[in-house]
Amino acid sequence: MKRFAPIAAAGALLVALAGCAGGDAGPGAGGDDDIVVGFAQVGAESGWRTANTKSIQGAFEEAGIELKFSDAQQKQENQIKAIRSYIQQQVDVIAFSPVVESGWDTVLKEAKDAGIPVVLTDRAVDSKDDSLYVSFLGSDFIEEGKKAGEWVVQEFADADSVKIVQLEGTTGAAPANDRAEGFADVIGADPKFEIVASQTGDFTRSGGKQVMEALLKSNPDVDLVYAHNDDMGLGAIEAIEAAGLVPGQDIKIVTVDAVKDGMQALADGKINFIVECSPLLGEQLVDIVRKVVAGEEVEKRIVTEETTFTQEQAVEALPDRQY
Ligand code: GZL
Repeated sequence: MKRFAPIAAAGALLVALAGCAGGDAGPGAGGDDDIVVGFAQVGAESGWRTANTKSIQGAFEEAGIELKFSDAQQKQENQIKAIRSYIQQQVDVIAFSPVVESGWDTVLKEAKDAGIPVVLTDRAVDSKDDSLYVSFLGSDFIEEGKKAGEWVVQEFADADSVKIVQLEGTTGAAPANDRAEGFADVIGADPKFEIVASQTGDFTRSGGKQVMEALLKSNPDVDLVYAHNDDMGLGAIEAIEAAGLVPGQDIKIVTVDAVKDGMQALADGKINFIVECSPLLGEQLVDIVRKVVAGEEVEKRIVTEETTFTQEQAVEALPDRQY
């Protein structure tokens, strides 16, 4: 249902109460086709993001709910502008994936003051005031980092020393912060594991390639690359091959996401292990929006189900991968 300016709303309410025919029936009278949602997406930086956008747009189209959509090109100021525009348009619900964790309190307070509920998808914010959003829907990134670390500990059980290059996601982003934290928690228990270099590739394939080219020059004896997403891992593969080395053998690679291109590289033996991070959040977001608009309770934190893949499992899973 489209929201009215206060005066108009009072008028519409009077009309509804008087039972007069014609005009808008006022808030609460419509079904799904009256709901309007504003979604501020991070950008289109990776295969994961493309799949996430497809999932969200497809689910809202299927549900017959109007979705206003913006692509911030990975800039926080663009997401803030988009959220302010949705507030101006008085949408029923705002949803977004915060490109970084900090700097959201002001605009989220503006949405709260306008009476517009906000749903966080995919990435979290570090605000102390959790009344600024109704729910978070996404992955446990610390757990993802731990799963990557556990595979490394097992894979290098017989090694005396393991030199690691870490390709970080976007600086300040929840998945970058938390995947680094979870990974460090696990490998930090054994001093044989050494992160010799750690640098952001901004979750992009080109970023991963550029950083890996530079880090290979300064760390020619690296044993393992831990990339915070498949796209940076795929970029690292290009750099490793350009240096005349064999990815997956001379330098092992562990990544996060499990998008189709990453799973293909895993099946081909160029990546050694992938921790899944599901982008398919669209249907769950539609469900949350319907509950919020209907005034029903929604869980504060809804964590998505995810698994991991070895090279053998990737060969099995590839034919059925949705993204
Ligand atoms: C994780 C998501 C990350 C992906 C990257 O939920 O925010 O952003 O891991 C994407 O591929 O760019």
